[in-house]
Amino acid sequence: MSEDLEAKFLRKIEGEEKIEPKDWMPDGYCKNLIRQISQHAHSEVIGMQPEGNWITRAPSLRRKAVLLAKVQDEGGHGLYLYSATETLGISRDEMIHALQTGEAKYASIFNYPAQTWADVGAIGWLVDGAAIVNQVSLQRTSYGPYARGMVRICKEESFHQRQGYELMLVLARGSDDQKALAQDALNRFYWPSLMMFGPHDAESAHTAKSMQWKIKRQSNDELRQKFIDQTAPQIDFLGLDHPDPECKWNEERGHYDNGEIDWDEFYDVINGNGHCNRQRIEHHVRAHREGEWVRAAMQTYEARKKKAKAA
Ligand code: FAQ
Repeated sequence: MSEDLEAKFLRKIEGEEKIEPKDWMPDGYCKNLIRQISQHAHSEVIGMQPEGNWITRAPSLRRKAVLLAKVQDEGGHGLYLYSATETLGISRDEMIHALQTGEAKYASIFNYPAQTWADVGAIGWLVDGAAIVNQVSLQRTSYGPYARGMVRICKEESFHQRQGYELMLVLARGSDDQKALAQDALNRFYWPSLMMFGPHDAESAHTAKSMQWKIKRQSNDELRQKFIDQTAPQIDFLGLDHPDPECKWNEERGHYDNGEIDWDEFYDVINGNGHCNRQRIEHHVRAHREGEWVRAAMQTYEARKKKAKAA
């Protein structure tokens, strides 16, 4: 019986059909999806913090409106992704608990501080840029609710990336001080952005199985290479220096070569020892506690509505 179900599931995956919440799926597929999608959701929500820190200090009304909209979008992405994960039988409370106790991860990049206004540009350009490269690929993921969520998220991330690049362009073409700010932000955010794609394929615990089940459509290294290739000419256009002296076009490979990532730093950050790990979680715990009355009010309202309907 279960063999038939598994064979049917694999046929669907093979035939590029989406797996939907009510379909039978192997436990491992479900667990792996819960892990990846919930961590993706946590990244979106924790990712509101570094840029959110600059909303009150944006240099103009236009910049403030743009940044406010972007940070709100990230919160929205978190909500779509939590909803997609809930279809797999886990509750929002369980996911939040896993985040706040360190059982679930979120993208390492958000443990780096946004120290200057140029960092807001670098985050939009590089962090959203890296996120899009990954998410465009995930639009073809095998789980229906995740794939559909990705379509809308990609459209919004695309605006985020452009506003970040435009901000960097203004700084890079501004005064010497502004150009120096842009260069410094690029230097600090370039390598952590490459780390967003995860460990090399050979070191990646989940890639092989996730590719087989078509949860992931491209490997960590393939996606990272795509990002390196698209970013090098963008740095050139800004007139800034590339932070990786080994980044050179390789005619034979048809790709840019690059220097090695500092993997000690990557593992240090994902294991809780980055600049802002503690601060990010403490802030989340505080905000979640302060929002308790909103959740209680919503539940009371829903219960009243149900009661009135039943009467
Ligand atoms: N940070 O076996 P793999 C955004 C963990 S959205 C932290 O290769 P996998 C929008 C990994 O979880 C950014 N942990 O894992 C935005 C696993 O640990 P586990 C988020 C990392 O899943 C912009 C272990 O290492 N995007 O930025 C990282 O096959 C601006 C072994 O790794 C997504 O989540 C890392 N960088 O591949 C918001 C996309 N890399 O779970 C605000 C969806 C690896 O066993 C402002 N996710 N780990 O404890 C994915 O595509 C994949 O999950 C990867 C990792 C590629 C991130």
